[in-house]
Amino acid sequence: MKVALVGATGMVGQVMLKVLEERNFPLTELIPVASEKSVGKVINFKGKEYQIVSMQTAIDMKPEIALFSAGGSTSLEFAPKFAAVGTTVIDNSSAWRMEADKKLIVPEINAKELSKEDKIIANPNCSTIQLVMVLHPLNLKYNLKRVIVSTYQSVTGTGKNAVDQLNAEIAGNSDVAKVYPYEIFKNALPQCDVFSNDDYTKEEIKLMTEPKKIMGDQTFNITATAVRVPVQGGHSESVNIEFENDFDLDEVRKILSNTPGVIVLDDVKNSIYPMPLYAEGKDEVFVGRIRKDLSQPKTLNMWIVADNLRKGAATNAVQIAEYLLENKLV
Ligand code: 2RA
Repeated sequence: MKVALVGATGMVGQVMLKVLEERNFPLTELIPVASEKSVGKVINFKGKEYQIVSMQTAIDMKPEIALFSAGGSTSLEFAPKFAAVGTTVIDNSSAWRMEADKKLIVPEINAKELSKEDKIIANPNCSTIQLVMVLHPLNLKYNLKRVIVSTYQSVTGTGKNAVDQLNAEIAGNSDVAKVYPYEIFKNALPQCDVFSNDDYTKEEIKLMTEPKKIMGDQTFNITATAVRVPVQGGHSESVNIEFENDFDLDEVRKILSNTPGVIVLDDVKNSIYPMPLYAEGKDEVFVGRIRKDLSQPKTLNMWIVADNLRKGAATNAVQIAEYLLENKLV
C-alpha cells in the first residue's frame, strides 16, 4: 500500500504522519510531497527516512491513496492527476467539499456513502467535523430545527505562521510577520478567513453548508459566527440547538456518551467541562455545558471542543483511508 502525503511539511501533514504511525496504518511505502523548495529533504517516519519528492514523481509512482493537505489550488490542479492514475485522494482543502459529485465524509456519520468510484474524497472543515459529530446523533433522535453556532478557533487552524505570530506577541515581540489584520494576543478576532457573501466569512459559510451535506439533511436552519482566539489546543464551539421534538437532558447525555468518538465532560458542580488545553493531541470530540435553553422550549445549549488538527483534520482523513481499506474500496 503506497500512500502519498501531499503537504508533508505543513502542520496538518505533520499531524497526519503522527496519526498514521499511532494507528499503525498498513502502508508499505510513504511518498512525502511538498513544495519544490523542499524536494530532496528527508523526513523520518517510523524510524525510516523518506525523501520528499515532487508532485509529478509522486503521481508517476501511482500510490493507492494520496492524503492532501496543501491548499485548494494545489488540490484543484493535482488531485485529478492522481485520480487519473487510479489513486484515491482524500483532500483536506475546501476545493471539492460542496461539489455535487464529491463525497464529504465524517466516517462515524456517512462513510457508507463511499464507493470504489470515489477517487477524490473531501475531508470537511475542522470546525464542521466537531459540530456534526454531536449534531448527527441528536438529529436522528429529536430532529434538528435550527442551530446557532459561535466558534472560538485556535490559531493552529490558520497555520504555523499564525502560531508564530501569537507566540511572538506573547513574548512581547510585535515585530513579527502578521497573519491576522490585528494582534491576536489579548484579543478575539470575529473573522476566520476572508469575508464573502452577505458579510459572512468563508469559515462561517462552511459551517452553514457542510453539515447539511454530511448529515444528508437539508431540513434544518443553521447560522454561524466564527471567532479567532489566542488558543493553540483546539477549536471550541458554543452551540444552541432547537429541535422539532422535545428531549430529556439525561437522555441527551446518554445518547452522546454512547456515540463513538464523542466524550461527555459535563459536571459543572465540579467545574468539569471541555477545554482546548486538555483536548490538544486527542482524537475525541468533547461536549459539555449541556443545558436547556430557558428562553424557549425544545432548545439546548452546549459547548463542544476538539483538537482541530486531529479529529478536525488529520485523524478524520486517516479514518477515511482506514474505512476504504477495510471495505476493499482501494
Ligand atoms: C481555520 N477551519 O480554523 C479553518 C481552516 N483550518 O482557520
